[in-house]
Amino acid sequence: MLIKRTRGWEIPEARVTPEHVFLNRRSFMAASAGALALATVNPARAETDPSASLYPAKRNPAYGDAGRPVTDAADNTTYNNYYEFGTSKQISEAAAALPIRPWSIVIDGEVETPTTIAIDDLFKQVTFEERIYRHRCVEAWSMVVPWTGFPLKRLVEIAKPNSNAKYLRFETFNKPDVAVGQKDGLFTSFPWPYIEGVTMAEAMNDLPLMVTGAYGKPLPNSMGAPLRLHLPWKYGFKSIKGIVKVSFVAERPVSFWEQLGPAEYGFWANVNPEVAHPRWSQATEEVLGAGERVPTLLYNGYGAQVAELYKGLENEKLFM
Ligand SMILES: Nc1nc2c(c(=O)[nH]1)N[C@H]1C(S)=C(S)[C@@H](COP(=O)(O)O)O[C@H]1N2
Ligand SMILES: [Mo]
Repeated sequence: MLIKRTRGWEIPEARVTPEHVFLNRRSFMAASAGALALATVNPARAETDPSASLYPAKRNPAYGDAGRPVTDAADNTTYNNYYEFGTSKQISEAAAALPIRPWSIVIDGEVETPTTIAIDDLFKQVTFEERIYRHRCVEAWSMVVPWTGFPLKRLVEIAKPNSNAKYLRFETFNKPDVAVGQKDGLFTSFPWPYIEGVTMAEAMNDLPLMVTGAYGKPLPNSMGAPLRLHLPWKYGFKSIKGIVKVSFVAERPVSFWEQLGPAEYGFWANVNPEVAHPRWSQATEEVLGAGERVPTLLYNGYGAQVAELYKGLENEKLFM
């Protein structure tokens, strides 16, 4: 993520132009023994995961083709944005230290009965499916991932919100003992924990996926295990990882990035090639692993499913 050098939280690794954002993930793999070691460690962990028998899930034919080749799994699990584990893209080894069992999810706020549910008990109440989605980071790179998970609207059904619930607010763990990025020191000015939010109407759309796995296996820690969100028509920072809490609230939540840089990162963050980030164009994107730039599409190409959500909201900053 890129933030402006006007306050103390500017990061040294920030790459300011899209050209510099693109990194060839294969050359990182070759250059980093750690990354190579992890590529062999992750499948082993996937086999001992208590949810391993739920994979592979049946592919949902409505989302069986993203119109572009799927990004290499080895690339995807070792090139990430996960600031809890540092500001570089190479956080997969650090993220492997996060214990992902026991893990429970708090469901609270404007719901029938606030509850805390163990992740494997939640998994028993849902049906996993596979969907291939495009992912567009605000930094102007993109990838294609075969996610496994269940629709967010199924979680809403389980939570039983009341009529005061207007937004969902998602929260990531805060564990400075294991997450190096959350330790006192360099990044104390970051407003941990990571927060994201969507409207109830967005949550009830068919696209938002609560993600539990990728590439036919439980998620590696680097990609947000054991539970993350994926919103394919929004910039990647909305797709929060490592979720521990889902609150149904009346007020619009202020997200982690919105709090850090409200002039650059807003609540809606819908992909739009014609609305530039204040410091770079969003017209094109680097397709990771493919070595090419392609034009970026309005709503990341998912307008047919989501454009109607924004009718009547034209005065909002829908595209940042
Ligand atoms: N908790 C948390 N979630 C997060 C982030 C983060 O730093 N912390 N980064 C976001 C950003 S900017 C992107 S592009 C995606 C990256 O997902 P990936 O690493 O699986 O590709 O995760 C998003 N979710
Ligand atoms: Mo991102």
